[in-house]
Amino acid sequence: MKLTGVELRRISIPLVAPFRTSFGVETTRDILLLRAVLDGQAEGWGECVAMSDPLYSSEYVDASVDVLKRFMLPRLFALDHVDGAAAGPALEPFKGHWMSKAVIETAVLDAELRAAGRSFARELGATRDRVPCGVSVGIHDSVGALLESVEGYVSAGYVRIKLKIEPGWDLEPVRAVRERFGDDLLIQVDANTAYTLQDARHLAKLDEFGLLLMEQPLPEEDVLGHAELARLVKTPICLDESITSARTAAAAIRLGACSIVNIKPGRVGGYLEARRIHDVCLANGIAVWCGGMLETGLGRAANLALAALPGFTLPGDTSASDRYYKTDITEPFVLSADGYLDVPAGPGLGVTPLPAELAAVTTWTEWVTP
Ligand code: NPQ
Ligand code: MG
Repeated sequence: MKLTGVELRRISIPLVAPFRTSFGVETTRDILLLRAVLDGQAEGWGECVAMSDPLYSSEYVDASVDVLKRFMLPRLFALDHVDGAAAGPALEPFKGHWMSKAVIETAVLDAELRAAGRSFARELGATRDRVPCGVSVGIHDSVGALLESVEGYVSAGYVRIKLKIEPGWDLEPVRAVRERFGDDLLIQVDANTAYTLQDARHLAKLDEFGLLLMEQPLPEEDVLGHAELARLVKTPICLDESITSARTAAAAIRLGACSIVNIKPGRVGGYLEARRIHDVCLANGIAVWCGGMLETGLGRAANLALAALPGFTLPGDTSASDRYYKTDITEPFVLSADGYLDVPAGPGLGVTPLPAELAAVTTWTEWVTP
């Protein structure tokens, strides 16, 4: 099949509540969607996880549009045969830009799988048809407000709570949540690179709270620092931002920089590389879980398929649609009372954008052809 056209579409959706992390506050999600057309007929969707600003990583939406239009799409248009497996190798000469590589690979894979009547879950090797879900809870203005938010998520059924932390918002909120909800609640923290190795003794004070893991406390490039830190704290270290490929995952594991990995397909160039990271981790006894980037139902559907693989032994940030959005652009994903989401089983992603909802949030489109 040939790639005969691509629609780039930007949407803007308000979050149900501001989401604050150590790198900033988000109130509206500005998202690039990509619709790939193969042989003028087979159609597939991808959702780019880049943010408007390069705060989580170096990637951002305008850069993604640029690199796709100027470099990646022309390379793929020139191929005689395109499918999900061909996209990654064809784009390999371009350095970085993992989120842009991921969105085009996902859309092409979706088109291919829809045409073949196969699901993402089946293609990736999923072994479950529903997955337990966690939720990521932002930095709040007060401990009282945080406890109220966590209360809501716990009563909704979420099986694991992730607290965003930063210097000045760590021991006190974690202690408060642990005391209020008891020892049985699964709790983990995520610093999004906000600390340095100098903070090791401070971070070790989190050990007493029985956390599942501490996610990315140090800068993205400081893999060695994480290996040092892992010797100074008892809480397991989990890497997010530092892991950009199966190769960097293997190196981090060998260095002893992490005992758990957060896998985000967008951060590593797509679902096929995400599966390779899963395979590397499984072979090394490293637990993995599926991260989240405030995806709409499109990205959420693919994440659920990935999270259903056997090595995903910890609950992910695969929350329900209403965690972030009042109205999703697909049929909403609704959490079961016991905190699970169903893995879509239909062809491809198993969901498509609802035309009216999509139109209502669209801010820009461009149709790109060879
Ligand atoms: C993480 N995600 O694990 C990220 C960080 C993050 C669910 O905690 C807009 C787009 C806002 C992407 C805020 C979760 C975001 C974002 C936070 C990603 O590190
Ligand atoms: Mg993270």
